[in-house]
Amino acid sequence: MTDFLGHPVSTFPEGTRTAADAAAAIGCSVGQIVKSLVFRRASGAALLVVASGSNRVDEARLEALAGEPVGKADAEFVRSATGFAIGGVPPAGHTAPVETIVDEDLLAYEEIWAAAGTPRTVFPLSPDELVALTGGRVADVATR
Ligand code: 5CA
Repeated sequence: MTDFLGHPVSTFPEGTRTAADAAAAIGCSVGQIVKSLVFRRASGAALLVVASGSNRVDEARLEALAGEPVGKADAEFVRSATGFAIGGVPPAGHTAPVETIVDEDLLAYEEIWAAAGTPRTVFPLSPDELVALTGGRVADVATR
């Protein structure tokens, strides 16, 4: 694949499965990697958090934003909610739209990189483009 959601894709045979792998392959900081993390609302719906690679998502903050308990999704739920397997989940372009929260720390960078659907592909974009692509709500979700 040479293009994902209108962005040119870079392929790294050595792998971009984790944020650390992706940063090493690209030669950028881990903070510039967009982690696309799927959570499951207590009511059953998927909730995607696109977080800076250097952050940990604070589930208490996320629950406050979601208005109900949330838990980390398992691999099967991730696949059914997005159409992609863990390690390659992109921030958008899912089989059906997924409610999304964007980690505000990503807005500090000029350029960020997200998975393009596989554990070997990524694409660069700006934080504004990420917000537009996901239709996400920008919020403070990181543990401090
Ligand atoms: N390709 C890179 C970034 S470009 C990537 O996808 N990184 S990631 O952080 O978004 O995806 C890996 C994440 O998947 C991990 O941070 C972890 O939260 C989650 N994960 C890994 N293994 C499992 C698992 N067995 N069950 C549920 N979630 C998992």
